[in-house]
Amino acid sequence: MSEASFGNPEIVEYETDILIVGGGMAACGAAFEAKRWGGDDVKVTLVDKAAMDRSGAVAQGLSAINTYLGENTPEDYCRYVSADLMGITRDDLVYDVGRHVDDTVYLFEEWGLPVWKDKGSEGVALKDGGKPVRSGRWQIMINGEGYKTIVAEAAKKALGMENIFERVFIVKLLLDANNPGQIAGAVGFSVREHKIYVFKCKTMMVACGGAVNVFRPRSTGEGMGRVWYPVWNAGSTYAMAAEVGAELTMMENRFVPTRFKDGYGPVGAWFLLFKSKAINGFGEDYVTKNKDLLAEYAPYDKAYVVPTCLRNAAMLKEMKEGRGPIMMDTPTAMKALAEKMTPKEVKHLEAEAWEDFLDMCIGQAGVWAGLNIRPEQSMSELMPTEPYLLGSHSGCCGIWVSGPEDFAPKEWQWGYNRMTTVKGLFTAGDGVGASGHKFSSGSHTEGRIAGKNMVRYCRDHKDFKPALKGDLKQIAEEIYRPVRTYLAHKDKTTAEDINPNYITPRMFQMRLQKIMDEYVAGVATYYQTNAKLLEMGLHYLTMLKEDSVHLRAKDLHELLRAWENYHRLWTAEAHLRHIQFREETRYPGFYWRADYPKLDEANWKVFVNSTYSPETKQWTMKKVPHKDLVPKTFGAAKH
Ligand code: SFD
Ligand code: AMP
Repeated sequence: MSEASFGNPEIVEYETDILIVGGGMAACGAAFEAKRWGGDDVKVTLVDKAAMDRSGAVAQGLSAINTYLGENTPEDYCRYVSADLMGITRDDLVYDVGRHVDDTVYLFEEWGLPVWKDKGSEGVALKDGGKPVRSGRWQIMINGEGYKTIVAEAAKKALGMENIFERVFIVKLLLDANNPGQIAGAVGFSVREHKIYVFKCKTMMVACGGAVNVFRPRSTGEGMGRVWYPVWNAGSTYAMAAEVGAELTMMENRFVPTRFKDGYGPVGAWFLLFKSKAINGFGEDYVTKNKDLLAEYAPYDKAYVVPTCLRNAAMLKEMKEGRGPIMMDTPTAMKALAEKMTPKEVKHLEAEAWEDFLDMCIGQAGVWAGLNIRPEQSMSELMPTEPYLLGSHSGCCGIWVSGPEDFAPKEWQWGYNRMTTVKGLFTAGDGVGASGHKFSSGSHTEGRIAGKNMVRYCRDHKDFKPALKGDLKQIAEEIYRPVRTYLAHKDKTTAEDINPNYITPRMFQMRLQKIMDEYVAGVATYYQTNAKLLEMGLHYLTMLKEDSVHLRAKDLHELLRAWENYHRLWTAEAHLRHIQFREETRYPGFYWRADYPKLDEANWKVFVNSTYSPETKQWTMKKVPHKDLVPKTFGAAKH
């Protein structure tokens, strides 16, 4: 492409009623449901930075649907989510997902997703009473390599490809010029053509997934780029919403998954379906061994679930005290299962062990093959990974949203279900805070809930004519600034990547990751931090933000990387500020405030919410009272 066209992108303007930003599980749910309720009189448009068939977290596929209630009640589900997330979740939002999620799974099955069935109910659909193979109380097994293509197909059919923009990265959301605090549009650029897209809308959903690669990953050198959650989700959801003033909640929360070392293979199927045990280097079951440590922290009876963070805490204690490595004892588990099986069934079991990863985390199968690991013969090492920021898996950071009318208390609803505090701006999936454990099915469900409410919003605001705040030419210039910086300075060096006039997106990312790793409780410090470290970390992040205007982009790929890293930086700042504000250790095993090493139920059984003001450019932090809407019968722990 010529330098002239690189430097002069075409500006394409587009108007719609509902704009869905993102094309993942939540976005696909929103598209499907909005069209269902909106029909032909509401125009629905979707923009995804990638191609919907394989975009987002489910790109590679999944082996399990982690939220299917079946015989459980939504109240049970609230208790489980609350217990796993140390007692601070929004029961109204969790309940709402719980009561609708099975319907979503029925749809997946209807659209062609193969769900494993128990003996005796083969061929019977779930909605007709078919019994799924449960790996755990909430999880069911699927043949899910094509999961995302199936879900995307339904969304694409609903909207029609003429209403879908793929490979357009949204950089910023735009407020309305006439109505303060109301959403009116978004702006982004094509990652294939020299075009800037400006969308105007009556209402919008931002559902760009969680944030990956904010922290320095454990992978180095040849393994660089290998992480667990999707590398391409860069915190756009949190960053863009925060920038227009949306209130965030629980941004201190993070997820540090325990994964098969180096390949990042998920452990759920091994723990739950294959009933495998993880042991320390001395062969001890470290969770049982550290029962007392766990009791000290658990806010509720552990009978419901040992919270994910506490399982990590037990593992990290072993590692820190020199009793690693932590091993998943796959041979013993497979042997125990095989005892009651025919040789043919044993072969099938071995195939399933591989398929678990071939379906959703092929890199892990690669590691096994490369290291001659046969799970029925050799154990595999486990490792807690670098932190991820997300609101749909075993974490709950995100945006503060209005709850369901029939269940949320007055102070948790201000209009439309899943609308943020910015009028007309909705979110779902990883975007919604304080309600984790939605996973793929719950995220799609939440997208559907938001989609339906966006249609209602649209109808109630029929006469709203969006007028974008800010000068479009100037915004376009800002988006292409990394390109201009590159073109202006590229000839002042003999080595393109070494130039005092600009910073490459890669270097920028490394600097961000190093700061987060060393000051904000990454792997370097065994997930520990304190007030002083955080103060310094914030200073370094502020310096990095200052330098962000010097990011360069030598091509469209780098322009994408530049803005992704900018979103990561915003997400990182929000995360740091929340950890700084919460003066206790709520999630040991995810992170420790070494200066406040205990759980403090008396002072911190509250949500932490933050808002960035686009006018004053200041952050404000506050405590928001917590409420148990579903009784948690277990009572608080003594400590
Ligand atoms: O094994 C922009 N997840 C699991 N869920 C399950 O139900 N079962 C499992 O088995 C799960 N496991 C698992 C899971 C994820 C991953 C990566 C692995 C294993 C390896 C979790 C779910 O996948 C997750 O909860 C949902 O997908 C979350 O949905 P959502 O919609 O919140 O996020 P998304 O699907 O990643 O989609 C994001 C979309 O946004 C786009 N995007 N578009 C425009 N502009 C921008 N600036 C954008 N930034 C991002 C993306 O392209 C994408 O379309 S296991 O570990 O337990
Ligand atoms: P993972 O593969 O770790 O992402 O987990 C998949 C599902 O299994 C999630 O619902 C987890 O909460 C759950 N899970 C994973 N490991 C355990 C465990 N040891 N005990 C209970 N639940 C688990």
